[in-house]
Amino acid sequence: MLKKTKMSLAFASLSLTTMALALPSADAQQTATSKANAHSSASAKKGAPTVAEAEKFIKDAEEKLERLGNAAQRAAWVYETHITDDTELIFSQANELALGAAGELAIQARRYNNLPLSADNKRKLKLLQLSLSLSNDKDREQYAKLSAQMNGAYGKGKYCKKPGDEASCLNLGQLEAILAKSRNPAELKDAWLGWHQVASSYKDSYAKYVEVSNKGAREMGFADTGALWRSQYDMPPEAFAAETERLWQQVKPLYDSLHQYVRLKLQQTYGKAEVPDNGPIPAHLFGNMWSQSWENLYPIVKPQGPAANLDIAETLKAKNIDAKAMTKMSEGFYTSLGMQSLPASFYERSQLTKPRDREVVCHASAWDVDGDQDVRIKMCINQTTEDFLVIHHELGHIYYDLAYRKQSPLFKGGANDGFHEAIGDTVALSVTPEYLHKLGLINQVPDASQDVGVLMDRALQKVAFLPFAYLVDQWRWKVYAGQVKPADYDKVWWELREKYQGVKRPAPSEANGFDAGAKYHVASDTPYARYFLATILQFQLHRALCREAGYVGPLNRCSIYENKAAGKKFQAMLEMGTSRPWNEALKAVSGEEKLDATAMLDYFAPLKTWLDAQNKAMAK
Ligand code: X8Z
Ligand code: ZN
Repeated sequence: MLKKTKMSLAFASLSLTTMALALPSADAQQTATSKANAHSSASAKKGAPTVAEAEKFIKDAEEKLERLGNAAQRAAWVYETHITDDTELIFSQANELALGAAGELAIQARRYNNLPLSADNKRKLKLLQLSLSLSNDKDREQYAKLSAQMNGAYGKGKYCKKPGDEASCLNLGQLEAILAKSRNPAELKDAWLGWHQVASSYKDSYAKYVEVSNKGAREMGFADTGALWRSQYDMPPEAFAAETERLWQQVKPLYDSLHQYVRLKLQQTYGKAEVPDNGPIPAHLFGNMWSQSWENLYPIVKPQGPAANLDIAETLKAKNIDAKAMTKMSEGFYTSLGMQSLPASFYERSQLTKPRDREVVCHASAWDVDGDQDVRIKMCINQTTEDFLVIHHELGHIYYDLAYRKQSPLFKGGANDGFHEAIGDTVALSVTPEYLHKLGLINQVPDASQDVGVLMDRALQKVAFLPFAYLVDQWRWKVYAGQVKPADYDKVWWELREKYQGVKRPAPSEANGFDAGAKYHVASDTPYARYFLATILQFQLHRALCREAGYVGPLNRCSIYENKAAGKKFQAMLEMGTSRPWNEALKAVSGEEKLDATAMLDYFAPLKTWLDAQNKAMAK
């Protein structure tokens, strides 16, 4: 995970910057200010503020936020790599301090809003105000405690078949492995239900947390925390919601074709009793705990005849390519583009594998601990194709962090959070069969006649993911807006999952269930729309970088490996950080100013044609 919004100042790779330039109306701000200014030291200042004062304020604010943010990062690192009651408290206290400072500075920043400042300083003032402000000490303490507690509860979560019997307990990694490999519906269902019951233990905490968080958003004049999140994209929050819907409509036909084909294949595997002809498909059959990516279904959905085998797991094991060696290989891709080697401390301080002797948060994340050279990743790497790609994803965050380290603190962040998520995935799109062959990870490069198989494998990762990436925050936006109360959390969650993904719960909902909370980003309160944007954006970036590399041909066969021209263009965009609106960053790479799913649609066009023909033939 990466880049929490600044106000939650929590967990992995918190960044002080949260882009976004849609502030609430002056009126809303006024009301909020008068309430919150009671403890604001700036309110004590008399007279009209000057430009010099504003400049000093911004400089001091950056210095303070960076200092407290780094301290909170370190505490979060220790907590997430060694969960105990003590580390939980140490982390939540550090986070509370950082949160307090961010909130106070957000309120104080308003005093300078109308001054004729430089463009950079105006942007910084706006960024400072995209923050929660919890002026009440108790609220702040509760917010920080709940957030640490839920993150830890997720990390430690286990399903014990025999309650009280340690030996019968399975952690998330073990349950995910069952989902990935088993083809026994009863076993799949048991693992699925087992994990989903873990979250009910923190449902009440989540409901309370939402209340407090909203209080903090309203103090800053936002309608609720969801509106604050949607304000982070250099456009008004309503425009952002409309933009995501526009993109979803662009890609929905592609998803529908894939879903229809996968239904038929699942039906052939599990029978009509498990997989109906119409309507949503049970969620435990997709090879993934959240049915969010389906690459584990490749063996059952791959085209008939000679089909590409892109699974590198066996080779990784046979050749003893361990977590560190896998990470070095991924680093090698970035350096082949002309980017720097990772600092030695990266390998000394990262957590690459799951420690045997303590509880940790295994969900992969990238950390920018000091805004300079101290970058790390935290993963529980297994020798699988999936984890090989996740390493590329995490290193994308790290190379972004390193690229913008010369920016001032408020600009050390992504052009928006979707950009941060897209960098490593863009690189991973260049992990083509040819490239895997070059590294000795597959024996044969599939010929062009097998492209549909290669595309299918990618589609199971990327196309399958789109509706899930879209709906997580559809749900959260409603929760934060108060449209969905705790009693209806599950009801609305499953309405959305049926509507967008076409999947259903394998069994009726449980009393006081909290299925959304069984997803890491809900438990850790990490916004999710970023992944939806990133999925579309990575194909746009890939298209642009392939063009820069002088590549002509089908996009799915392009790899920018070793291409310095593409690397240079990419690096220039990364170095901009948050200093400019995101559309300028996009333009710097692609010449395009809007997000556009046509690159993704073009990439998958041959697969879409194939799927539609198969679906038509099978319907007869
Ligand atoms: O959380 C992540 C990364 C860290 S930012 C591993 N991802 C999302 C998820 O796992 O749900 C990457 C893809 C989507
Ligand atoms: Zn990420």
